[in-house]
Amino acid sequence: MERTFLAIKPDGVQRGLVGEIIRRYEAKGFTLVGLKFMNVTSELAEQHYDVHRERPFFASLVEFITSGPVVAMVWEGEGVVGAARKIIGATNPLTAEPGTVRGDFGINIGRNLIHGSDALETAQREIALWFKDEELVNWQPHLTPWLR
Ligand code: 3AN
Repeated sequence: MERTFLAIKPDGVQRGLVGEIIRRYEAKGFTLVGLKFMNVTSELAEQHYDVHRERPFFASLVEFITSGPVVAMVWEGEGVVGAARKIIGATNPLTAEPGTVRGDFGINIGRNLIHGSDALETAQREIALWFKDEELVNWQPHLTPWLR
């Protein structure tokens, strides 16, 4: 089953939006299989943002995500990688559609509340980077299939 990596960034945590953000993925019907509240080391941040290493804002990305605790999560479900990105909204919160997390709660591109893997391969890389196998819970909700 498809899985994706999501992280509520320090701004989402500090603004008290953890419950609101998690609620949207639960309500949509995806299954939570990994969750931890943690501080991010510079090593982890640099590896996570490795593809942005040459970009001018790389240092500020690392500085921001290490500035306070984050909620790291793995969600599971059919099409979850793409659907999770839709729930997140466009990179720039100012132009993100209302109804998305960034569209509803943000105004600043450097403070855009949540990270979500942008493709299946990225998701696999990020899940392996942030979680050990034994930190992921293999389970299924006891629902009839059409409720998932
Ligand atoms: P997304 O998070 O929507 O996948 P990416 O992968 O293009 O966006 O960028 C990674 C992160 O870099 C974004 N979440 C955002 O915080 C930051 N970022 C992207 N573009 C800019 C920019 N022009 N200035 C500052 N930060 C940026």
